[in-house]
Amino acid sequence: MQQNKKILFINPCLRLNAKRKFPPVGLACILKAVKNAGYEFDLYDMDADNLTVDDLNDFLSGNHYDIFGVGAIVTAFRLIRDIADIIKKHNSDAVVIAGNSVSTSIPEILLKNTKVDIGVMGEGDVTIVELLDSLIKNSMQLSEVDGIVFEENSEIIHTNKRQVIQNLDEIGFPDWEIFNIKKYNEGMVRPVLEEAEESVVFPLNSARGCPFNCTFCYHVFKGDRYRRYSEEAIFNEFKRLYYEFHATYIYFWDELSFPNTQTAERLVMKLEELPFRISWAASSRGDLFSKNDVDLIRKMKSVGCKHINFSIENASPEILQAMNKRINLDKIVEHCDALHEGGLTPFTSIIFGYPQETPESIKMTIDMCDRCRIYPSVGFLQPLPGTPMYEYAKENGFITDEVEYLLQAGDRQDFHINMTKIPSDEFYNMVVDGLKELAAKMGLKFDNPLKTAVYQKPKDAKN
Ligand code: B12
Ligand code: SF4
Repeated sequence: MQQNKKILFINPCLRLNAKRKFPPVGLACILKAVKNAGYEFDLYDMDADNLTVDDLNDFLSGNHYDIFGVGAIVTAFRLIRDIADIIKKHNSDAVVIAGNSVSTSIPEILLKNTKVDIGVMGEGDVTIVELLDSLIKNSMQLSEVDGIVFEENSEIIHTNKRQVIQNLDEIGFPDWEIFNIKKYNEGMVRPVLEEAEESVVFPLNSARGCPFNCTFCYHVFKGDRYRRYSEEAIFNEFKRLYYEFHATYIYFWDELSFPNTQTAERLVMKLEELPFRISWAASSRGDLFSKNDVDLIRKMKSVGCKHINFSIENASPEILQAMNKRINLDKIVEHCDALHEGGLTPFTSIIFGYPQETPESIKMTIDMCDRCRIYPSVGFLQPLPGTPMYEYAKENGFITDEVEYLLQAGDRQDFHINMTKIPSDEFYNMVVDGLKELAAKMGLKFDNPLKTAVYQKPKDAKN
């Protein structure tokens, strides 16, 4: 295709100097769609190469582009603002497109407070191609491209909602050749520290969205139908990652890999056909397995499953209700016991800091982890745009200036705002002290029990 405009995609770096790198599945899907549509582009991978906005500035001094695409989680709002500033400094006529939740959850704030021109809302695979068709081929008006937001004559225009892709198999999986995947593998996530250093870990996104609606949670597929790739497609992706990229560990990067035990069963049956064994880990709700499922769990283990991620979130029934978690504590315990018995390691995440949090609920939650023999990944409630808790924080004066708040957003392990009635220092120390105690009981040692870098299992774990 004769292309009169040069395109640059930028993968921002959320955690500069991080030891582990994670290849960006969302951007990879976008790049695959753009490549399949016949467009040529360059990729500036700030994450893989550990680059700052100053590096981008230097790069753009010697390289000219007309259209830029960048995507990020909303917590990267500041970075996206800075990237857009640099781009426009070099080319004020450039078109800056942003996707992911920095666009989907705060479209107006993004357009009004940064130099981003067009926001892509929600699923971007089809939208990005139509958008480029509009910008490069003038094949349609911007207003005819579904699923975008832009500003015209100081008015913010939301186009029609983009209908989601019904059959994910049709788009397939990311085209990892576009990335310098070796760089990612050098420091790629090792699910547990004990994993062999030479493990080659790949992400596999096997489902989009989640049918639940927890009050703290935001993802760009919220409100859209939950969709999964077929077992056949996942099976073929296992083969591709194993044969072409020598993957030794596949990490399902889903909100929800198995909505029920039948889906797990079907995948196991398919993976039994593989002529090799490869480790993998997936995610479920905290009440998926019962004591009757131990055989299934053993079968999962026999086809390489190493651990299952889910979220207890909190052990206070009052807080679970405020979260709209729709989960029962007895079921969580049964789920964990079944996993342990079947030989899979349970990993979980916890949120502290709902307004209902008390010293008792903190203790209850840590005791629950102890009972379930899990060292959790802990974070503080960080109200995110598009969630009921964000609205609560605004209504109750915890967030007074949204832009200021978003500019400070980041990791949930850092303490952002305190919406509990416990004084901040006491609250923080209670959590840290509780975690230290839990770690000691499990024979684990951390410099910082909140930032553990990888999941850890008890030192005397059998599996
Ligand atoms: C991998 C991951 C990470 C990785 C990101 C690595 C990377 N380079 O991608 C890491 C570990 C760094 C991470 C960190 C955090 N994460 Co995270 N993460 C995920 C996870 C598990 C998978 C993301 C993914 O690949 N999705 C699959 C793809 C297909 O979906 P997608 O990324 O949304 O992409 C689509 C669209 O967004 C859009 N799009 C994406 N990029 C682009 C780019 C362009 C140009 C365009 C046009 C469109 C576009 O099109 C894509 C295809 O349709 C998701 C859960 C999930 N299943 O999505 C959570 C998730 C994205 N994370 C979340 C959160 C809360 C966090 C943290 C804040 C948690 C924490 N520990 O503090 C931090 C952020 C830290 C920070 N400093 O900012 C939330 C998002 C919250 C929000 N409001 O957006 C999610 C949804 C989990 C959840 N339900 O809570 N995360
Ligand atoms: S927290 Fe988990 S179960 Fe709840 S809406 Fe988000 S992804 Fe779904």
